Amino acid sequence: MSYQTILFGQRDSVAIITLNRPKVLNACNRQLMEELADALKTCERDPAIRCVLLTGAGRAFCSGQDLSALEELGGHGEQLPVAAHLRRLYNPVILRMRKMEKPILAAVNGVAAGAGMSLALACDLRIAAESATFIQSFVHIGLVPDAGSSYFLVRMLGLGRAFELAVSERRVSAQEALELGLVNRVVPDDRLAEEAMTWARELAQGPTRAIGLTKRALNRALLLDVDEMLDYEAQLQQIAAATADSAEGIRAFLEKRRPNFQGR
Ligand code: T3D
Repeated sequence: MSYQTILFGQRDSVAIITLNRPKVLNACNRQLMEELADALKTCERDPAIRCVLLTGAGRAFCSGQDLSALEELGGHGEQLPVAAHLRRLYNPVILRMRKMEKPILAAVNGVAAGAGMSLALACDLRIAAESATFIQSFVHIGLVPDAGSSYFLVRMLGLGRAFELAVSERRVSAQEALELGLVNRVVPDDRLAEEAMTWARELAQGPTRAIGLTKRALNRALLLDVDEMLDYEAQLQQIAAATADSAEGIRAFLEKRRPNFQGR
């Protein structure tokens, strides 16, 4: 598939997906969501890709649903088939991101608004430029958080802070997002691309299967109680211990050298 609304490239074992509709701050229309879904599928299936870096072109990360493209949906007002639209275009992307057993790093280069903020939150890790901002824009237009924002916010912030953010018109700065735990790192604007790539490369050189299984464990830990979770950890460890990377990690430790993980 050739893409018009995203850029898709690969450097070393890192896939770089750039949302690329800068004139509308990378707002999501149908084509962008379909292309993003397709690129994520490739990332999932290609064993040579061991980390995904998601970013935006121009001055924004993503401004959420393209509000000038709602006619693509057909209907208006009560007839607007929003639920079907979310289920068909957004929900599969968010689920694919959470279920992909490879790390996904968001390099948030500017504003992340509405479903654009949901996309950033659905990544495993976030590095933000100092000037980046986060807005739950849904409420500004009389909508509720979607594309996973309510799920992620309440888990990352707790009920009170999630509610405050979801119903406020406030832009959260990158620094505040760091303090709240919404992002992992903040870097000067002119360092973002390089710092993000360095981090993505480090992740891509890790034991990809173990990292993927860790993602599976943490996803499940949000739902299970402690005895079920202990059992689930044991199952996952059985899988991880059988990987070539685990054997290499143990060998490297005993030989007092750095491991050379292959992602197998
Ligand atoms: O039906 C469904 O699918 C429901 C799903 C909903 C999911 C959602 O994401 S709902 C939330 C949708 N997003 C928003 O409401 C955000 C709208 N944008 C803004 O509030 C502001 O643009 C920002 C706060 C993000 C940035 O503000 P600022 O001042 O830096 O930029 P700007 O001047 O507002 O925007 C620059 C251009 O991008 C401008 O176009 P122009 O005037 O230069 O021709 C603006 O209209 C356009 N733009 C920005 N966001 C969107 C957009 N065009 C369409 N859709 C957008 N979301």
